[in-house]
Amino acid sequence: MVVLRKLPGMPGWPAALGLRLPQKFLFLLFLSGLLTLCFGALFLLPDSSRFKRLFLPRRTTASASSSSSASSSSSASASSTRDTDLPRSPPAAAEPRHASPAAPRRLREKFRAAARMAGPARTAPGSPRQVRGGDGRAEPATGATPARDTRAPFRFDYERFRRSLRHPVRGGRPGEDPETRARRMKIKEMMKFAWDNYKQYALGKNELRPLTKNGHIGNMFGGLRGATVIDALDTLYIMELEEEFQEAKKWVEKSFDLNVNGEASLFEVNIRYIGGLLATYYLTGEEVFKSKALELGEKLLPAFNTPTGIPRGVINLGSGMSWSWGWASAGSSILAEFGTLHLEFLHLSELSGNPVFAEKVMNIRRVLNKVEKPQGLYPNFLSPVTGNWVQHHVSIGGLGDSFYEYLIKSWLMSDKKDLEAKKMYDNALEAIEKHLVKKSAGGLTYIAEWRGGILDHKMGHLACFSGGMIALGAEDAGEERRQRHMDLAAEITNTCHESYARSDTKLGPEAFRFDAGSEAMATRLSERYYILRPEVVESYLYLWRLTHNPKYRQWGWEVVEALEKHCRVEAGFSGIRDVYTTTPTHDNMQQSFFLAETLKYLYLLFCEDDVLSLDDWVFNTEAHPLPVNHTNFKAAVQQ
Ligand code: DMJ
Repeated sequence: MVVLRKLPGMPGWPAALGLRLPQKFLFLLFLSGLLTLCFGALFLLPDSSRFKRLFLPRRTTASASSSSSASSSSSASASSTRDTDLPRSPPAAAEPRHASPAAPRRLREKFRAAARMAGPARTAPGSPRQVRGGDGRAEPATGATPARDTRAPFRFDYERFRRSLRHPVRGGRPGEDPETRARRMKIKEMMKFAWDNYKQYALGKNELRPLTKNGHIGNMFGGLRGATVIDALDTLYIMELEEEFQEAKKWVEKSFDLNVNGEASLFEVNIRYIGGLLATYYLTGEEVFKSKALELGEKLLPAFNTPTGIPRGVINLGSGMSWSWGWASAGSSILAEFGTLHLEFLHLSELSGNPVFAEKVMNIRRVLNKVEKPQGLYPNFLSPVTGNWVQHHVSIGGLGDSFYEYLIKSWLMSDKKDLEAKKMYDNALEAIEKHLVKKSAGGLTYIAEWRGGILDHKMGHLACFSGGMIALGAEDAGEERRQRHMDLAAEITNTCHESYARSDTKLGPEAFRFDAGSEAMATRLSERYYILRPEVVESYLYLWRLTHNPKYRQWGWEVVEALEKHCRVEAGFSGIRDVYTTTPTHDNMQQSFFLAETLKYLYLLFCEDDVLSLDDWVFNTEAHPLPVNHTNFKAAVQQ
């Protein structure tokens, strides 16, 4: 240290103070401690402090989510103009970041052009400091006259996308029989009834309570409101309920507030809000839906700040703090939650020109590919810290379900180019067929759950989506395999139909079992309820579209009749507490997914195949249609 150097002819200044050797040593120790403290304190000063700027080079202070600064112009205006606008880093951010995310080179190249169009990225440490120009664009602060930035902001080419569709969105083939049309109109009337009552009694709340005629907020959406509005938008649009669609759109424009501060489920916000907004943007081209989706997408990014990049399940949308569900084993993340982001996040990157969203989900895939799978199966709980499984519970129903769905749909959405997703799906299904698919004594095929090698002979209502999924995935396989998978899909769908047919209400229970003499029926009181879930009719729709066997329409119509009889109440539709009794036991809740999924799938079942054609669209797990990438996403970037 310069200040302690002994000058020629002068005693060192500790010596000048008359100190002895041990005292000198202690004095020097004290002094160096003091200096370290002073220097360290500089880091605690605010960025604006003159002292700090004097002693430390300027550096980026944003949390990891700031890597998203190359966002679309619309979202940039809301969230990336000032560091202080960015969500604060959650505690997880303090953990060592995982080594560079494994976004494949292809992916990076694909988005490089997009990032250029989106404007310069946030200043990297060591790079020349940047300041904001009057138009919000970054300009170099080198002292020289800044060159005028003539680059166009990123713009998704919506017209080009629309031209790439192979069918009119709401179909164009006339000539169906009058009964089919009448049934479709009946389902449209049910949607109008569900919406009108929600609007009258609960607009702006998350769900309608149709018995007490008020709204329900719940605690899944972190202070966000209007879950039913967002979930209903694309169904209203597809059903040509124009006036109602305009009411919903107006609410989004005027009242949908994203500046909330509450604990949200990353999964639910993604599948309902982001999925609903993205789908409605693609269907209508209305910018408001895109900008809200992108703004909300950015708010979810801090959940990925974990050592592995596997996001935690819960995030505070205001602070960006994230954590795991209290009920999840040892702080783990849930397969069906972190595995159900891929479709929406690719579209967030596509629409914003910002690769960060795609990188996050590609990294999840990389972690999953690395970890060893017991017997080829994917357990439901994974540690976001170590990247290892926490508990060996495997299920194609709750906790696992939509992870498998998103693998096959990633392949379909990529126009069958994402071969990695297809391979993961094929391998997972092979393990499921080998270890979990069983036949009951009465000849019903079902998919059991697996707990550390022991089978639980139970199927949840949620698992009934798998008939449709397996049918979808059977496409493009070799003849033997295609037939085997189509048969399996039909058998599982038949079993799920049996779970409805064997109840007094003709609606299915939350879970049904194949043990102790039971066949496709709930054996526990706690599993007898039906909350307007869509999974069974979802499978009917796919099986109808892929086989045109009229029984699927017939089964769908049975559901319509049962809903009318047992779930329709004075002010909307309600779940029921016991499917095995016809005495009404309503739960007083009209779930938002009833409008997003159940009614949409039923309606489509009675439409021609070109309405939301499977050639052009994949449905996210909340039935929000997202387009198949016919145009090659890269080409959609304005050059
Ligand atoms: C929906 O929110 C989604 O389908 C999700 O994947 C699981 N379940 C509900 C409806 O049952």
